[in-house]
Amino acid sequence: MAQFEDVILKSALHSKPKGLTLQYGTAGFRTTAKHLDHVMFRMGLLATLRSKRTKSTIGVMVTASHNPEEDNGVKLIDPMGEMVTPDWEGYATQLANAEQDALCTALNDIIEKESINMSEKASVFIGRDTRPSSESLTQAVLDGVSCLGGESKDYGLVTTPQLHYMVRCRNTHGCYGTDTLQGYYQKLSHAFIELTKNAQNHTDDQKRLLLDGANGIGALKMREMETFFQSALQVALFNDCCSGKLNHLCGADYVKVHQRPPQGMVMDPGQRCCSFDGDADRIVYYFNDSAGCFHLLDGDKIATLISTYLKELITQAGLNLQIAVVQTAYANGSSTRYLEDIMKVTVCCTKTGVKHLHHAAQEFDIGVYFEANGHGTVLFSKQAEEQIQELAQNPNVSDEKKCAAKLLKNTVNLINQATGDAISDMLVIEAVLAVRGMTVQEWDSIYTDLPNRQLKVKVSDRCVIDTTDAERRAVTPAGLQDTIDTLVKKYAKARAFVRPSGTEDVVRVYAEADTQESADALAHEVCLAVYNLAGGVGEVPKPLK
Ligand code: G16
Repeated sequence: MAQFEDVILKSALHSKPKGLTLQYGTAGFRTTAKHLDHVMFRMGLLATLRSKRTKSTIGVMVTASHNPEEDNGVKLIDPMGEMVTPDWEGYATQLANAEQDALCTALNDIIEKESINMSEKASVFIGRDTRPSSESLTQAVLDGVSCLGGESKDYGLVTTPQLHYMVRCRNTHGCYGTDTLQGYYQKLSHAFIELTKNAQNHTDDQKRLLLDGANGIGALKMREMETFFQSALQVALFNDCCSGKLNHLCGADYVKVHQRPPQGMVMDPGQRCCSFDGDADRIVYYFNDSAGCFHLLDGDKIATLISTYLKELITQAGLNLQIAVVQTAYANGSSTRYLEDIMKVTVCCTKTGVKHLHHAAQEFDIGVYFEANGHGTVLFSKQAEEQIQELAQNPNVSDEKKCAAKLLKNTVNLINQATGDAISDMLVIEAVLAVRGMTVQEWDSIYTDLPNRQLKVKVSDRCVIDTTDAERRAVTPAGLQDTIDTLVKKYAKARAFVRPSGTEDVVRVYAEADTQESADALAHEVCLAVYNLAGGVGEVPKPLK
């Protein structure tokens, strides 16, 4: 195995703790940072193989996104900026878990199975979030790439979606944009300024937005981007990564799960606010009303706002394009009913994980996908983009159609179609509100969420829970689903499900019902069922106060 000489030498510096096994989960590997050095090195190797196999640039992002600061993780990015395919997720798991002396055999297996020509060139783009552990873990990835003769470009500190964007730009030879941060900022800010030019009565007050940066990379990148907006948007930044701890009592996941504002943000009644998560691929909006009541506008409300806007423009433009919305089991029942019954758009449900939603959204002319946690984007088919472009340039159409086509064209340019992107999503939402002259309160009142609650339960092995029907029903352990069904029947308009998390060592529980008390009670009862039937560890779940 002469070709692996360097691998053998360097892998000794990134050795695997014997017996440690990890799984490529919902969004790559995630665990405590101190267990990840060997995984990073091996993902550098794997990305190089993937690059040789696809003859394209591959991305490696070092981040654990919404997880606590002490964790870290890694995700691989495929040529069009998408998540890596399931086969290669499998290879990633095999390679990460091969014991030290079996590493070269594991590499060889992949090379043979995929018929990889090792003399092909390889190119890998790497980025990282702001976690203290990310810098040295990035070095491990770089070592892996160089061992197999790959070329690497280290972008340093970038948001996850920015790295996805760079990979897509590189592999489309500039057609999608320029693979630099400057290129990203210019493309998005130009589209945003063009769109908001169409907004009437867009006062400074309406341009003002409070942003919670989760003390992460999104805050740093928003600071860099500010100058590009030319006063079209005025962002006041909180949890800006200068002093606070990443994701601690702040960020999109905290706000969504706890249904309360982040710490450290001073909110006037009615003021529009939003939160990014730790690597800026998710966003949620919110405001406090004059009675001090908190209103959350999550991924479902975002999908509704964007799909309504796109549908209106498509009708105005006279284009025949099908719009669909892709959701997961976490989607609030009210949002699904509104989209299907009032908006008359196709709604699909997939398993959790943007990779599943992204795939489903590709089936439509325009696929709007959002998880309730605020992770999502919009995909336009090639044919849809061409029709929009042609109409925007056609001199023989009415002003109304032309105007709609131009708005659509700039919206396409504002959206990061590689993956869900909090910065891009925020700009799309701000533009839609401005163009439609809509307040956050009007947006919120499109439909009323069913009260809901999301909780976690610790069990000794979360793999004992297996699910079906897009994670809406548990197949194992025996008796769990029957118990959930019985509990759900006790409450009006109720629904509940459980699933093992793919990013944290917990089982997630979701419940919704006609009142918050019922949703809380149901969620607690389902937690107890999981604890009792799926091997709960630690304290028995307590009822919510
Ligand atoms: C990741 C995935 C999301 C998923 C979330 C939670 O988000 O990219 O699609 O919804 O994890 O997944 P789970 O419930 O399996 O833990 P992020 O923002 O952490 O990368």
